[in-house]
Amino acid sequence: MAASRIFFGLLCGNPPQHSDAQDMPTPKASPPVLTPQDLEAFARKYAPILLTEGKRYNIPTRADADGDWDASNNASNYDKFLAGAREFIQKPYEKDAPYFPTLYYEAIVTSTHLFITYYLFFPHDAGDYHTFEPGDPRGGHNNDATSLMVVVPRSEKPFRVITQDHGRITSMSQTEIRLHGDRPVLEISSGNHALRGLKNGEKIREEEPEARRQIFLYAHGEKGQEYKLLRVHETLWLQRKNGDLFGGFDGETGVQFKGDHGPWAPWARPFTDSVPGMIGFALGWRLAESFFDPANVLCLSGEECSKGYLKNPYTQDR
Ligand SMILES: [Ca+2]
Repeated sequence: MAASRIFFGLLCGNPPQHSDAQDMPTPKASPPVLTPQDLEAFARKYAPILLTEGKRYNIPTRADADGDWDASNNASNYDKFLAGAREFIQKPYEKDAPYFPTLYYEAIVTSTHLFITYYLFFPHDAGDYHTFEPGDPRGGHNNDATSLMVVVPRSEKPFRVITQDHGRITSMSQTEIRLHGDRPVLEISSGNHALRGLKNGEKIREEEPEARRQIFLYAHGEKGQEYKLLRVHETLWLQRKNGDLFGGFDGETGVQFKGDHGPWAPWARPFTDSVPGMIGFALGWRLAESFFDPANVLCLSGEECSKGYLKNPYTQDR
C-alpha cells in the first residue's frame, strides 16, 4: 500500500484492521515514509480549479519559462514571444508548449495536518483591471505572483483555504468556498492577478448566458485547460541564492524577485496576518514562518495539532 494511502487512512480516521494477533503487544507503528510522489498526490488531490479571462497574461507559468533564470527579462521576453505568435494566443496550449500553464506547490505534513501551498507566478503584471495584449500599451510591472494554502486537518474536520494576495489574508472554510470534489474554485483577476475564492453556491460565468469567455485551469485535465504542478523544493528553492532571479535577500536566501514591485518568493509570502509577522514583513526582508513552520503558526483554535513533521525538508536546509 502506498504511503499516501496509509497516510490518508490516518487522516480520515479509518478504524484499525482486524488482526489475529490483536491480543499480542504490538510494536509502536513507525510514521509513514513520504516520498515526493506522495507529496505530489496530496497536491493533486486539492489542486485548485482556477478561472480567469482568456488572456495569456493571466495564465500562471514557470519562472524560467523564457529559458533562463534571469527575472529581469521575463516581461519583455514574454511580450516578444506573444507578439510573434498570434496563432499561439488563439489556440489551446499544446503539450510542452512554451509558457505552458504551471503552478508551483509544496506539501508539508504532520501526523495531524497537511499544509499545501500553491504558488502562481506570472511573467508580467498588467496592472489593475487591464488585460494588455501585444501591441497595446502596457502598465504594471515585470513579474507577479500570488498564492494559496490548503490546510487539511485529520478526520472529519473541514479543511481551510487561505489566500495571500496583495498583502491581504483571507481564510475560507470547506463549507464557505465553492468546491469541485475536494478542489477549491478560485478566480484570478484579469491584469493584477488578485486571487479570490468563490463562495459556495456562487455562479461561475460559464453558467451565465452572457458569460465573458473564461479559461478554466485544472491540474487533472478533465475539462478546460490543464496545468502542470512543479514542486517548489525541486525548482525555485534550488535557485534561492541566484542574484539574477532575486533582488531582495534575507541572508543568502532570495525573498523578492528582481524588478520594480518584484513579487515575493513562495517562502516569503505569509499565510497569517499575525501582528509580529506582518510588522516584520513591513520592516524588511524576511522569510514566512507560515510556509516553513505552518504547524507552529497555523495550528490555532484549540484543535489537535501535532508540531512534529513527517515531511518538511525546509527544517533541514533553510
Ligand atoms: Ca527570464
